[in-house]
Amino acid sequence: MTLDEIVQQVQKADSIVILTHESPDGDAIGSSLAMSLAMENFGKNVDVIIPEYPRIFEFLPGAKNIKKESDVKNYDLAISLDCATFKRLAQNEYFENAKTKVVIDHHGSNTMYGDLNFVNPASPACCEILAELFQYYNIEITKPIGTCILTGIITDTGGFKYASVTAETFEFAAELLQKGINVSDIYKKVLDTKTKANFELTKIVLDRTEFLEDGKVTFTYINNDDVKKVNAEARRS
Ligand SMILES: [Mn+2]
Repeated sequence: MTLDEIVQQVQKADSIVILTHESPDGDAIGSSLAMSLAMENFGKNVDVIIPEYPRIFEFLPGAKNIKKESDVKNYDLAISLDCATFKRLAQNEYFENAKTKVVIDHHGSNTMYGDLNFVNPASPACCEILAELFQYYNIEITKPIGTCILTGIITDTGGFKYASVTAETFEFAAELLQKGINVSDIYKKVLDTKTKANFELTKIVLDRTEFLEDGKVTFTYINNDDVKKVNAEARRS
């Protein structure tokens, strides 16, 4: 079974890198940090490489250890999380140059670009797949791991509101609550926190909104220059 093969590769590897998609969201960052914390159970030190990520996720356990790049060029094992294609994978040269490549994801569009691929499109978040995987490996979901996992589930389900949410999602959230993980605090931090840049982008989007065809069609747009502009302004604040 793929899960057994993945754990064999983890045990064999002296150097492991975790990567995720560009413009990472809560599921991408939460998965990466949860996985790196869980790897400590195997006595493995893992590099998480994420070149840029939103500041609202800085509170996550292990976030301060995230690297932008690494001196290691050829890792024994690279694990891609929450990323459907090789092209979308940030810093994908570390993946390409690794001896063994593992892909764990929940996108139905995943191209299975790893040597080992564990993809479950029925799962609402990559973090939920990891929760099942850790249970399979008998890895205890500690408070830090649970915080990362719940962040991914909350952000990828829009706060438990998307149709992808299953009974298991709620059962899992209940288990985490019992462990003392503050669901409402995570919810506020990742869904209700807006940066200045975020507000400015929203303002641009609303300013450009046009109603066409008697209000049946709403049109607006945003481009990379807008994003750059507000990021530059946000950094000054
Ligand atoms: Mn995801």
